Amino acid sequence: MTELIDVIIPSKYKKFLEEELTLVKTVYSDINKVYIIRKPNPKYYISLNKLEEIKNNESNKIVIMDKVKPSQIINVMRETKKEVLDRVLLILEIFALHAGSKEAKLQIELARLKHQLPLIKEAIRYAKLKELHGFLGAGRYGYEKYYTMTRKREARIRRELEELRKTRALRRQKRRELGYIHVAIVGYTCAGKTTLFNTLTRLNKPVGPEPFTTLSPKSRAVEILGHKVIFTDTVGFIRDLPPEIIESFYATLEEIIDANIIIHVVDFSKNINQVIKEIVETRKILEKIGIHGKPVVLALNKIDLIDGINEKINIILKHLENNEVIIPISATKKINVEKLLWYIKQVIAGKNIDKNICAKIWA
Ligand SMILES: Nc1nc2c(ncn2[C@@H]2O[C@H](COP(=O)(O)OP(=O)(O)OP(=O)(O)O)[C@@H](O)[C@H]2O)c(=O)[nH]1
Ligand SMILES: [Mg+2]
Repeated sequence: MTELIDVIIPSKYKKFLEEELTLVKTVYSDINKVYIIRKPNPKYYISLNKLEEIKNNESNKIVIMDKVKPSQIINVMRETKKEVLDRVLLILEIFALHAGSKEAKLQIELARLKHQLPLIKEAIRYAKLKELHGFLGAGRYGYEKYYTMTRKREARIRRELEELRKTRALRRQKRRELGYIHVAIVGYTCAGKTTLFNTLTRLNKPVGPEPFTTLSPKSRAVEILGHKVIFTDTVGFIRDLPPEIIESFYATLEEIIDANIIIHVVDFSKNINQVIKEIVETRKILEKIGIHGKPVVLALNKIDLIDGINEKINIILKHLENNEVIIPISATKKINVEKLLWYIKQVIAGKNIDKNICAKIWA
């Protein structure tokens, strides 16, 4: 069955409309209609007149791009007889599409289970009231059994992840002991992190035009100035990444915590306001995982697509923090990649490259 989707967007995301729709389209290409919700209805989230319209239209699935209460999801399902997804589940679906490693798959499953537990509880509550019987595929006892199974599975995944995490921590410890320099490549999804990682390490890894091509961090060592430098490619960030997803992806982000240098890749070909927004959002996430204050180089990527780059650079210069420098690059056309290496060499040599020095280089 082809899936025709109605997308519900809270008005707080109106200025990010295109971005939110890109996320939806990564999983569902057939969008029926987009509804903007100004004031969520306490019972259905969706306002009553829109709900009535959705109930009678062609769509068979509803994606609500917000944090929605389990009771609201169940109520919309009961009212419209259509499947309902919220923003967290949508992002998890995107993650699942690209999960490569065992760890990434387990983390996604764990996040999904955790997110669904309150929904199952709510379903049990309704089934007890005999109001949901048969609709979601199971009666009360079905849900209760499902709930117990889910809890057990959750515990097992946690144990497996803990083991994988220990192995990874040991590996990192070993690298530290060997005096390796660790460079983490981070940034918004689709910024070009993997492409840059490949260029820097001459390693062929899959890169793709759709978001979230990379899900588990991949590291590669190269030699710079006689030092072993380990580059790590990471999972793409997105704006408003729900906290429960940050937690479940802790192990993949854990690699970044130990980094000596951070390459923050930005798709500089985007509209300047969008670029600034993404820089700010990525910074916030870096702060959240506790790596504030480390040397950061903003790699302004995809300059091969840009005309009038100087004007854009001047705007970015005004937004830099003290530990940040910028280098405009093209990861695909290999423009200025050697300047990135130059920066890394300066940091390795213990030189303090601040934003003013960089501004002079680009003047
Ligand atoms: N024109 C141009 N395209 C680029 C450049 N760098 C990357 N791209 C393209 O941008 C798209 C995304 O690149 P990736 O390297 O997969 O991006 P990513 O940041 O690793 O994305 P995720 O892993 O999904 O977070 C691909 O289609 C690349 O070919 C560049 O310098 N110029
Ligand atoms: Mg990638």
